[in-house]
Amino acid sequence: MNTVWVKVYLISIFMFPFMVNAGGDLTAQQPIVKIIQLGDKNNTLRFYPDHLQFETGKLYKLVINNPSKQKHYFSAEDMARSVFTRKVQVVSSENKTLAEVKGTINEIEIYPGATAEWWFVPVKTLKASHLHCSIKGHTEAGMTGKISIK
Ligand SMILES: [Cu+2]
Repeated sequence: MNTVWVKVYLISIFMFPFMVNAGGDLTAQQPIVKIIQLGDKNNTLRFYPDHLQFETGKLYKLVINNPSKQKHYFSAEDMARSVFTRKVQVVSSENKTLAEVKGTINEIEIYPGATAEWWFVPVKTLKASHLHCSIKGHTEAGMTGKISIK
């Protein structure tokens, strides 16, 4: 065997196992934690941060927290269509899980002081999904953001 074929042989030995094992249960990975805050203690109508970025094929735990004194929505229709949802967990202030919701999620409403965790795997790229709070007047006041998936 000449050296070129030896190289090709060695590359295929090392690459092949990765190629056949590319799939599997993508929802069973260790989640990457991202946090977004809906408003703040002074009732400012903003998302903190107002830009979230994800990557396809990775499991995320998006912690959505509302520290303000009013209700807010996390609405991002394009994003909802580009991810596979594993679950949404409602957690108490002591970080205890109170409920787990399974199935497709389009929008989450978070009550004052509450937190929900959205576990999902992005399956489709997305340039800039329009994130907003759908409570009357909040989008207009600046409660908007951007979500991208690469
Ligand atoms: Cu709002």
